[in-house]
Amino acid sequence: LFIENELRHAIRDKQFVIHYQPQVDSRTLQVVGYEALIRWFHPTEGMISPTKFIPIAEATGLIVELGAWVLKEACEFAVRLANQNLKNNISINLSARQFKDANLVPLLAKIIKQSGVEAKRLHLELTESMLMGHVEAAIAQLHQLKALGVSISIDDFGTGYSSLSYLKRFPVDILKVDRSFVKDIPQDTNDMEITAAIIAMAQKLKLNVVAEGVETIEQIEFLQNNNCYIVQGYYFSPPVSEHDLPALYAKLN
Ligand code: G
Ligand code: G
Ligand code: MN
Ligand code: NA
Repeated sequence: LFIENELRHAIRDKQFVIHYQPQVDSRTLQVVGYEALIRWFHPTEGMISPTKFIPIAEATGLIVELGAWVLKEACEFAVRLANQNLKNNISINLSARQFKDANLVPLLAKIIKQSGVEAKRLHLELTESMLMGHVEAAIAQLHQLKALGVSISIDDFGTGYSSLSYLKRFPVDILKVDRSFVKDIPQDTNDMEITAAIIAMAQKLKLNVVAEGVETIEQIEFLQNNNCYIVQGYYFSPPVSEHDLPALYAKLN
């Protein structure tokens, strides 16, 4: 209850910021996109991790308001990039409750229109578990979202309850290989085989694939050798504030 009240206050008081983590094409070292990751800077507690407050926001329903704020901020960020001629994709995490919300599609339509963002720049990240509950409803919601022109990513792929036959029925565009599979490459041969299999399957299904949690050059080389070129992780950059992006570009180029 304490944190619920704090969260309500924080939303009113605008204590949140979004950090952006680059997604890099490892062949060209160009930034192709960013994942938007929310941060709570509490006036006395300091930074509070989303792993702590997103579940509470989700349980209390505050995620709907907070999630709407993230969508708006991320779209406005994408427009600022476009104004600098940077055609980057922006990945936005949706929580289960947001995804199920009947207002999500009209809300996103409104934000796209008001911000002026190109809808095709937006990638919405969902997890497998969010799709597996009510499959027909999920498919219908995905079709409505895709009709707005956005793309759909499956986040943390391989960690949830996934069914390959369902995966084919869902109109999704991108698989994000979970960082738990990437982290022990090249020591763990099982993880290497799983990662290679996910990439191969994505190719067969004509899905794009992004590897998460990439921290070493060996991991990047392994991924390249298995035809996965878009990578995200501390090797290139942690999530950073918009203010710190110029320094990141300077480092990459
Ligand atoms: O950036 P970090 O590793 O601290 O993120 C922790 C978790 O919080 C991740 O699972 C991430 O998907 C989630 N998260 C970060 N930002 C958002 C957000 O804006 N909305 C939702 N629903 N989850 C987020
Ligand atoms: O669940 P999701 O994939 O959205 O979570 C993203 C989280 O992973 C963020 O909290 C982000 O800070 C974290 N993260 C991003 N890159 C790396 C990395 O290279 N290593 C580790 N350990 N965590 C990472
Ligand atoms: Mn994510
Ligand atoms: Na993930």
